[in-house]
Amino acid sequence: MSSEAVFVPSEAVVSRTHVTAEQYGAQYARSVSDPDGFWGEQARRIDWIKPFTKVKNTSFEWPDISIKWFEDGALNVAANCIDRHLATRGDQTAIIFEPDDPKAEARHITYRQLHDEVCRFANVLKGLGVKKGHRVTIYMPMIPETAYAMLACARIGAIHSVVFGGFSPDALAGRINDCDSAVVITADEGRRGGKSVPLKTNVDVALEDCPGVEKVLVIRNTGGPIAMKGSRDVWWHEAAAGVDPVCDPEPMNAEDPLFILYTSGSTGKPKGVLHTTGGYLVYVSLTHELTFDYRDGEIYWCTADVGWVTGHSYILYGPLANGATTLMFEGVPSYPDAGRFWEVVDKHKVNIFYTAPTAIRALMGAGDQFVERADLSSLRLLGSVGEPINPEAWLWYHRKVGRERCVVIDTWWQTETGGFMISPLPGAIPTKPGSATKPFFGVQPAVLDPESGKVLEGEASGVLAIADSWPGQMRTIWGDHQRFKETYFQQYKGFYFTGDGCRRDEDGYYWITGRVDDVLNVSGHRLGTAEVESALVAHPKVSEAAVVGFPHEIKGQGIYCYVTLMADEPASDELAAELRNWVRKEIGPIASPDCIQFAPGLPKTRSGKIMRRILRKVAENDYGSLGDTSTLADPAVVDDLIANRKNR
Ligand code: 6R9
Repeated sequence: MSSEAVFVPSEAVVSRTHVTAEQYGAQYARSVSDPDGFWGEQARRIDWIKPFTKVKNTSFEWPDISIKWFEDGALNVAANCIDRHLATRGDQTAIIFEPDDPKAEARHITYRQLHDEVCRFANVLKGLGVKKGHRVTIYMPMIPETAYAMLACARIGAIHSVVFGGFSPDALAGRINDCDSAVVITADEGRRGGKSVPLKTNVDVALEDCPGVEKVLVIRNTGGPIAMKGSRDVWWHEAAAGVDPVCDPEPMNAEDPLFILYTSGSTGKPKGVLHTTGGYLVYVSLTHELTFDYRDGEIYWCTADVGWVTGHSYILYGPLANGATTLMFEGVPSYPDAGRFWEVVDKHKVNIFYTAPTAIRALMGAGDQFVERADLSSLRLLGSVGEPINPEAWLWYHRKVGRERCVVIDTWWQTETGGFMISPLPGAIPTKPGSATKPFFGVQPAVLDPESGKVLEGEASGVLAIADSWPGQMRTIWGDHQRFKETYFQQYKGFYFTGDGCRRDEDGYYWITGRVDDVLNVSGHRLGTAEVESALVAHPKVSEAAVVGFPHEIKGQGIYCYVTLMADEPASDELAAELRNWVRKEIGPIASPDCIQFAPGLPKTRSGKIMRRILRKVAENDYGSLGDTSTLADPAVVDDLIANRKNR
């Protein structure tokens, strides 16, 4: 082992682990040499209505990209997450709901109650005309009804598309239209950090541009005032009154779609990442159990929003498939103060806690008194996800939250991968602060030279690609298989390209360095620079815009916008503020620019391509390495950019 800080699993961790170091080595080797044998066995952890006879049928060979797992099997995800637990743990809590308001009462929903709620929800959806294969858009706060809605779709074979409640009406409309949802599920309002989020009102605005939507199912959450539109809008509590709490699960083929989740790419509009039924469920269930070393009876809390993939895989599907107790938190880490997370941990005796580096850094910045006043003795394992975790934050998490007693695992994965790809297994893999460590079973990472695409062996830096398929992999982009192939498989033939840079050290540990494409990661949220640019140029006073990321202490990355105005349009601080609000309105608060610099011109090559490398350097205040600017159409542009750089 190298000389940097290494944390070796303690006796206590090793004695309870699902996978020891020796087992990891042997099982990993088998998972890649005999994927059919390995995954064929693992897949028996879930219930199949019709057993599969084939396991892996996948090709990364350009241009014949095709991914199928367990392709002749049939199952139902909701039945696996609910029904099969009823005999043994019907009265166990499936979901603990902790509301935004710390004085409001928490709710405990047992597996049996979950069954009834989901069945009722499923029957209401059927009543609205939803059938197998239909798309249903869910625009909801973090309340149990959101879980019911997702599981109800899975139960009847409808494909859900959850849109994060922080997205604007415009962003919502684009996602509804892209997958032709005829039904939208929402709530009157959400509640976060003591403030209301006008979900239904946003839906009303979005639907002005969504002619295909026939029904809106509205959950009464805060009771705030909203408008209900004649025959289109239906109150959930009215539709559900007297509805049968029994609904047979629909048998689904393993490769039938389970959900669509929109995520940002380096170009164009967000992509509808499609996940299917069998492989996804096997993968999230196995990764949840082994990576968190989950044991029956433990309380598990993932702080993500269900609007992101982390919420799908590791609040809902993975934990429930394993019969776990999963905590859903409606609020934010800073409300009523920076001690909220730790109060919730103590209140519900949470054993496993999973959050994002941006939250850890923000809480670290708020001062140690908040975490020190908590007990936290229930905690056993701490996880991190969403962006690279800097060693300082890792160590603070370990010392202050974990009291040097808890394992810290940094899990690298993506919306596209469905579940964990590179992460420690607590009892098997010693950790190093800042490294996601080693691949999960069946995952074959490769470090490639970015230019030549050559596979680099041993200690190396380059771009991260994956050499073969794993069951949780996305299958396509909704409605655009060509874009799927081009985005992930064209640049480096024979590999799935992740878009991330990485280093592999002398111990074979992976250190993810962040995106190498034009995707920003702001507080763990993915955002395409192209999306922010197109929002900016939609403003009547803007002629051109280029957006880059810069290192930000709390958010990981901040958003720096260079804006060229229409001729004769004067620049002003008021206009900068107006543009900032404009972007928030177009996309949502997560896309709020940190800096707007007005620039008479942008650095372009003679062929008209914007040189983002230079814009990034200026935003980073790093002029020593601007590189060759002689290929620019007008090199003087750069001097102006530097002279007018905004201090952040
Ligand atoms: C799960 C999720 C994916 C991108 C990914 C990478 C970054 C996520 C990370 C990490 C370093 C980690 N990322 N986890 N980078 N270490 N542990 O976040 O999915 O929203 O699709 O984002 O996030 O850049 O490519 P998603």
